[in-house]
Amino acid sequence: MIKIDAIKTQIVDLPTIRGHVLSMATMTVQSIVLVEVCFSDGSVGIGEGTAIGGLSYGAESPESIQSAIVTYIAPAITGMDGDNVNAARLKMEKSVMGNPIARCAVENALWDGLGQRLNKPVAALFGGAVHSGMEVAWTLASGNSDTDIAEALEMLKLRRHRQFKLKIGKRAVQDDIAHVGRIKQALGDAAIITVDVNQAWDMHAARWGLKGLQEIGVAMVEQPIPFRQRGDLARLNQQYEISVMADEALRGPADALNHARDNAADAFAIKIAQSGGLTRAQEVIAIGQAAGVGLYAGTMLEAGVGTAAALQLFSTVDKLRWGTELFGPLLFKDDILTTPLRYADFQVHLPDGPGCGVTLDHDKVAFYRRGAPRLQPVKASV
Ligand code: MUC
Ligand code: MG
Repeated sequence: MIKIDAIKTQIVDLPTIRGHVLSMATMTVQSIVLVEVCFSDGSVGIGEGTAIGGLSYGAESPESIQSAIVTYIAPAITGMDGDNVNAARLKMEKSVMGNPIARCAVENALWDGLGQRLNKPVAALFGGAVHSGMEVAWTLASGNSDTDIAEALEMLKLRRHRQFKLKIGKRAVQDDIAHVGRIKQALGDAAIITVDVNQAWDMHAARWGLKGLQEIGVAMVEQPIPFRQRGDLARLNQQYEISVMADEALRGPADALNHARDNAADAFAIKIAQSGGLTRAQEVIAIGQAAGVGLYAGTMLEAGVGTAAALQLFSTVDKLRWGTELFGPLLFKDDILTTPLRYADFQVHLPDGPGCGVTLDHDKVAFYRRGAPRLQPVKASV
């Protein structure tokens, strides 16, 4: 039997290419937790656990992800059969409540290791890829309409993105609608525009917000109100033509089932991390498919390792109505993979090779590793 021998973690702080302004935080650095699962035959699987904006997006931070893995997950699964991902995954679920990002990072590494040993991509272990490339959106979140317009025009020219998600919810609703309207007008029919409020509105703001966004031709609005207000989300979803997408509210299959049953969202942003791993994300996908909900491959703004894991799963999904936002690595000033993921022709491409199909550039990882001596320090703040 090939055993799980050890689990190593490190936090890597990657500076962003510009401030990424969300309703709850402005990111200038993304802190990712890299996981290496070492197996008794010498093989190593890699995974990534990444949160957004420290503790401002959800209940996990880079530091808590690392601590959950080192203190609780590693002792629970060390010595288990490395080829039996389900047994290790279920053990993690039993011994660690919550902490879906930490569990996801380790599960990714287990799948990667298994794929390496079998010489098969992780997508093959989930039934096989049906896409080698998937439409990829970009998030416009500089905090300034003119900068966003220039950025979008550049992306269109490069044929990198033609679907743009605008982060709103920080300003007054009318100001946000004016901002979105300016961008929509500047881009015309060349682009699809969606918005993400990241739970910032109350119902009053949301009603006026959805009405205004619908009038200017925005296609979809993501998580306009707090994740607990499923009944209110259902009312908004049923009152307007603009599609409502659930994101923060989807923390696994049970939430997906409740949202589908209540017709609370036309669309699901499915994140492997928020779902608690690839397997649970696949269950969320299945519930969405059965309910006729439009699917979207979401991101926690992971770097290459986490993004590759998501690509492996989403490449097996027949229809992604809203495409993907698996652009995380492009938001950072540097890439920590030996071969960066390929973005071209408005698509992100599934990497070739066994496991998740990516390898770490260890020099880069050492450079950006938290605590490493550097000539130009990376400020670890949100
Ligand atoms: C979110 O809420 O969707 C996805 C893209 C982005 O810019 O932020 C994330 C989080
Ligand atoms: Mg979102």
